[in-house]
Formats: sequence, C-alpha cells, structure tokens
Amino acid sequence: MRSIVLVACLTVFSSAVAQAAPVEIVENPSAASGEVTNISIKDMAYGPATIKVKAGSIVRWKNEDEVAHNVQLRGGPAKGWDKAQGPMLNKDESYALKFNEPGSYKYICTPHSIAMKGEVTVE
Ligand SMILES: [Cu+2]
Repeated sequence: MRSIVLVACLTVFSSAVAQAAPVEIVENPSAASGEVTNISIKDMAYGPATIKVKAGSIVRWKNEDEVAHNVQLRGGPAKGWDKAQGPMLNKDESYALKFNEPGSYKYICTPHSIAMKGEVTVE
C-alpha cells in the first residue's frame, strides 16, 4: 500500500518538476499571497526554527533584530542552487522562498551559523 502511494506521489511530482525549480525566491516578500508560513528572526534565532509545509507554499522570514541576518539553504533539494545564500536582512526586512520540491531544507544564518540554524520540511 505504501509503495502504491509513493509511486502515485512520484508521478504527480515529476510532472510538476518539469516546470518548477525545487525552490525559488519570491520577488516581493511583503506582498506574498497564497499559503504563507511566517518565521521571525529574533534574539539570534529563527522562530520557529523547525517547520513543516506543503509543497508549493511560501515561507517568509522577517528580521526583528537590530543585527542583520540571512537565510542560507544547505543541502537537500537546494543543493547546488546558485542562490542558496540569501541577502543580509536589516531590521524589519523580509525574505521569502517558495518551496516546490518535497524534502528537508536545512538552513543557517551565514555569519551566525553556529547559533542560528533552521529546517523547513516540505511534504
Ligand atoms: Cu544571523
């Protein structure tokens, strides 16, 4: 039963992949519509640091710290993506990504990688 579901998912999934990249930058994060999950960046941490979303949905980060932070995807379906390292965000700036491909997207803040880690699981 499980393998039947898996095959069905893969079939749907491979037809979607033909058009869409695994992950893409949302051009106007503050105006993003559709299914959006918000993550705050505060006190040197992503909140929540771990989330689960459906394929095709948008995740939006907003920096609420005085210190600049970013989002840099590492590994998973984003491996090798040339835009994996997001721009530094000043206070009140946002950044949003649309996750098209299921998988585990681990990320860090580039300058604070030891303290700041997160993960987006796309189902
Ligand atoms: Cu940071």
